[in-house]
Amino acid sequence: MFDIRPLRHRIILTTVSSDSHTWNLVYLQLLLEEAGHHVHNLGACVPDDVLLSTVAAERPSAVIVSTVNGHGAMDGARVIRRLKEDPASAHIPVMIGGKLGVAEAGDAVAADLLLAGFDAVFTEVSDGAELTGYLAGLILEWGSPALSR
Ligand code: B12
Repeated sequence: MFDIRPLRHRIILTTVSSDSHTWNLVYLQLLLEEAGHHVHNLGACVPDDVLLSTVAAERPSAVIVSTVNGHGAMDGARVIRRLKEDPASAHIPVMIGGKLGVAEAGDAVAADLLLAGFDAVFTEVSDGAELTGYLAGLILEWGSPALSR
């Protein structure tokens, strides 16, 4: 028998440790759930250790970092290095987006974050469709029903 359930991601949605904004997370959770994905929203001001231990325990198919307070580039670079150094999370695609710096987040910020280890960076000009399109692309790339549950 074919499994006809739609493939969907199990996503951990988080922000960085310094960021107390929440409506960005609410918006993204709704967007991603509407696209059919399962979302665990960790809420505001997530300590690096909590993110690392949750990712190691839940083994999501993607991690999305949303940050708008202007410290995202700095905090994001720190946490992605730890995620990519940890064998439990090194293989999991991690993306970041929002208002990433205090100046206009240009290509330089995005390039730094990609260099630090993010698989994708979405700047202020990105819209939700780019994110859901990217996630759909990962499913096509892997084509693995292990993503759904
Ligand atoms: C509400 C608000 C607050 C509230 C938050 C309440 C809450 N429960 O969330 C309070 C008062 C607590 C607050 C505090 C602060 N805030 Co404030 N806040 C705002 C405000 C007015 C609206 C934010 C919001 O809720 N927007 C609605 C959501 C839905 O939109 P969004 O956050 O922009 O997210 C969208 C996009 O960024 C994008 N997106 C976000 N993440 C991601 C991720 C991906 C992958 C993708 C694809 C897209 C994406 O999609 C979302 C929907 O379109 C903005 C200004 C503004 N008009 O944007 C400032 C703003 C974000 N705050 C700002 C600042 C500086 C602060 C403080 C540092 C102020 C201070 N000195 O104390 C503190 C931060 C404290 C901390 N530890 O983080 C700055 C950030 C500056 C920067 N990045 O350059 C802003 C931009 C105001 C400004 N113009 O200066 N804030």
